[in-house]
Parts: sequence; C-alpha cells; structure tokens
Amino acid sequence: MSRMVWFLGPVARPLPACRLWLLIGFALGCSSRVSQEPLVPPDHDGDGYDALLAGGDDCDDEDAAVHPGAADPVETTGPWAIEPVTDQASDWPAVAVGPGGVVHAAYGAWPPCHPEPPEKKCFADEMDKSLTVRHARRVDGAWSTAEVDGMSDAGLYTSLAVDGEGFAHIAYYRIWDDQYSEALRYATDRGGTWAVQTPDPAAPIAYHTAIHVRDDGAVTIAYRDVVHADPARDDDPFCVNDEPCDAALALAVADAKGNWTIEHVEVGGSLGWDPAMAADAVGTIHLAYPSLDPSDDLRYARGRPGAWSIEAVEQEGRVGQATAIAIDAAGAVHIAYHRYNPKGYGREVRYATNAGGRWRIESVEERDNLQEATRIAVDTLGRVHVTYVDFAAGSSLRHATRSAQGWEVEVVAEGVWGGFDMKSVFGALHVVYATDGGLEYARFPLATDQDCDGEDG
Ligand SMILES: [Ca+2]
Ligand SMILES: [Ca+2]
Ligand SMILES: [Ca+2]
Repeated sequence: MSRMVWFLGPVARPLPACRLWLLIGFALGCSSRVSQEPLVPPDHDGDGYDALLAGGDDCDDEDAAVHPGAADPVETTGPWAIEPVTDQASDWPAVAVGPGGVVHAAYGAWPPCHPEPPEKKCFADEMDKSLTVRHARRVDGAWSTAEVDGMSDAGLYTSLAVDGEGFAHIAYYRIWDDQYSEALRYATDRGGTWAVQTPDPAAPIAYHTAIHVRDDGAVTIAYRDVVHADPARDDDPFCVNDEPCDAALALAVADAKGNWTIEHVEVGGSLGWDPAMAADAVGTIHLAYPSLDPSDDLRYARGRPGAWSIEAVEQEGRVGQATAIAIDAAGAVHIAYHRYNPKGYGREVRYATNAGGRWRIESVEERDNLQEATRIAVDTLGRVHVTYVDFAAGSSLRHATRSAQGWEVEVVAEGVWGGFDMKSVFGALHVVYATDGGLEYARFPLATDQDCDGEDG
C-alpha cells in the first residue's frame, strides 16, 4: 500500500476572521473554497432528473421513485415495525439499504455462551476473546447471516454501506493484537466472497468508524489515526495522555481498483474519536466530530480529499461527542451530538443545522444516562429524526422528531443493551439495535413527497 499523507496545516485551524465569527456565534461562511463539481453522476438514481445540488429538481437522488411528476400517494408515518435479525449475542450493529430495498446489517457477534436467554454477563465474559464480524441481509422479509471476519477481537464499531450493485462494504475496529496493529479493518463481498483488508496498517487505533461508498466501488472510511513515530510512545497506545500526540481525524480512501491512500483531515492528539460522515448528492464529504481537548468543541469539515473547510459549530461547554450527521437534498447540514450537563451529571442530546444560512442549535432532550451515540436523518418532507439510547429509562431506544411545536420523543423499544444504527432511505427509517436477546430491526414508514412539490400528495 502506498501511504500518502496530505497534511493540511493552513486549514487545520479556523482563520482569524473565522474566529471572530465564531465568537459571535456565526460560524458559517468561514470558507467557501470547496468545489461543488460533482464526483457522482448528477442523476445518481437514474430516474431522469438531476439532484437538487447538481442544479436539477430531484428532491431525493437516492430513490428513483421520487422525482417531479412521480405518483405521490398520501402515506401514513409510522408506526414502528420490529422483527429479529438474529438471536446471536451481538453489538456495534450498522445498517444500510441497497438496491431493491434490500436491508443489510453488519455487527460484532459472540458465540452463544448460555443456552438461553443470553444474559449480560455472557457478553462481558466473551467480549475479549471471541468477537467476530457478521453480515445479515433481508430478502423478501427473511434474514440470512454470514461470517465476514472470523478473526478474534474483530467487530467493534462497525459501519456499513452498500454500493449500487448491492455489495456490502464494512469498516470496523479490531481490538489490538500483540503489536497494537491491524486495528482498522475493511471487508467487502464485492469480489463474490468476503475479503478483508487493512487499509492503514500503521494505525494502531481506529475506534469508531464511518464509511461511505460510491457506486463505482470507491470507498471512504473515517477513523482516528494514531501514528507512533516514536516507539517509546507504545506505553500510551490510545494517545490520550500523551500530548502532543501524532493523531488525526483520518480518511482511508480506496479508488475503484482498491488502492488505499490515507489523508489527515485535521491533526491533533484529541481528534478523530467518534467521527460521523455523510456524502451529499454531488459527492462532497461532510464530517462532524469532537475536538476533545482542551475545550470539547463540536467541529464540522466539508470537502473532498485535498481540500477541506473546517469550522467549530459549538464551543460553549463540553460538546461534540456522540456525533451524527445528515445532509438534506438542498445541501443543508444536520448534526446530532451530546453536551455534558453543566450541572455535572447527565447529558443532553443537541441538534445543530445550518439550514437557513447560519448555525442554529437546539436541545432535543436531556437524559441522565445516555449511551454515547446518536443518529440523525432528514426525510423528503424536511422532518428531522434523531435516535439515541437511554440506559436509565428501561434502556430505551428513543426517537425524537422535530415538529412546529418542538421536539417530540417516543420510545421505539426497551431493553436495548448495546449499540444501534439508523439510515433513512426509500421512504422509511431503518434501525438495527442490540438487545439481550440478539439483534433487532425496526422500520418506520415515512410519508413521502414523491413528486417533489414540497408536500405529501
Ligand atoms: Ca429520485
Ligand atoms: Ca407520498
Ligand atoms: Ca408531493
């Protein structure tokens, strides 16, 4: 693998003018140098209408059933329909939906360690020795599963994308081996069978991953890249207490032929944890991530390899962890994240958007015991959906929707032991989540504006 690092010093910190804007709360507009030249076809879904961002009038360029002139029946929104994916003890699930509406899931799985039902102790006992990666596919309402990577200690923080031909692409973190190496792993069945690669052999810690794939098979993975130029640093492989530390929010980028390059979007010892990534209809990459030290900021990067625009979205208090990001059809950014309660306990789910031209920040809900993850989606009617898990309230998976009256919250499921993921595509929210009894899939139908006139019907 050729290792190529583009170090983007000049854009790694806000420009002085931007700092002024940030201080008075208007972060947008610090940089507009990022080209909008499409990296993907302007009519990505092939329905004959170009995406809004490409100058056309297709309000959902991921769905060929949505375009001007399409039949637009009035649908109901909800309720949730829930079904089991597998009863195998699982965690760190990811979900994606491919061509034909086929739902895919990827997850870390442990072998059964109690007859049934599995207990939490089962997960803890098995965690460090036998975690493997599996993939599940839902065809005609039935789930089938397959092993992706049987290497032990693999399968944490999976992320999943499906390409235009229906092949799955999975990024995940393998717990360290003896050499703190081979942490970031990537698997795909694009070649007909599952093949595993190590995109960045030099990165000992990947932690959370986020993945995007273009229809031609080009892959982008966001992760935390910790570079040990000095072997003496091996006593602190997580690069937490060793500032300054050579760490970065990194992207591993593979072209359609599978050649990997590594790019550092922003360099700093506290960067790269928990990145959220989305691509818009013209192929621009958007990243939301925390800068943990010294000030716990929420940061946002927009661009493409070699050209990034970076800004701080919120800096007051301890903010920015558990990030999630979505881009709507008009190109506006929507971010969900956490803020520590200033009173010293609990956390708050927050929402930031630049729709309307400047960042607007709202509180979604305060909870005492939030799992460190959020997900966010925007549907064709512009409604924002945020999901998160509160371990204290029955370990509930919560779904917050923004209405004119504010945020409305419902409980999707209880007994959610582990991680979850959500995608919004083909007129529904798709969620997978881990419970004591295995992995569940929840689908939430969305009333959809199929003809792009701004309303359902
Ligand atoms: Ca469309
Ligand atoms: Ca409709
Ligand atoms: Ca309509």
